[in-house]
Amino acid sequence: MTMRWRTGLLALTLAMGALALVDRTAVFGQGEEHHVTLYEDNNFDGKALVLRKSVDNLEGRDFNDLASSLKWHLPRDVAVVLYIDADYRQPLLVLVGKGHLADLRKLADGNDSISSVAFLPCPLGGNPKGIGVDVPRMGSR
Ligand SMILES: [Ca+2]
Repeated sequence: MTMRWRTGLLALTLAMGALALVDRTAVFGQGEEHHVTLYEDNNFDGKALVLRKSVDNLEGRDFNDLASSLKWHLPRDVAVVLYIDADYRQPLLVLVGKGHLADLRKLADGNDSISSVAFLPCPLGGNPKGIGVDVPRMGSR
């Protein structure tokens, strides 16, 4: 193994390590049915946005502070966290398994407030790392 090759390999290993630290990539397998869908109006009406990976600012998807209802279907080892602010700040709700919420007005600060969405690895029965137990959790799995 030449020195240059070894240096390249080390750089690649470090790069992969750095990627692993920011683990908000979609953690889905093949299941194309997995998604979180946000709706502009309650009762799953109006404009819809289907998400299959994290979005740090829904502004870029023309959906900032708009969602009023949602549906989701997630793999067993994934949770989705909805945040009131962009860049994954102010967690509002943790979604697991499968479910739907017809009216976000039922949730304090929930309506027309979601600005970022994170797909995170999640142990069964627990919350994703960094998300407190005070954040409400919905869905069956
Ligand atoms: Ca917001």
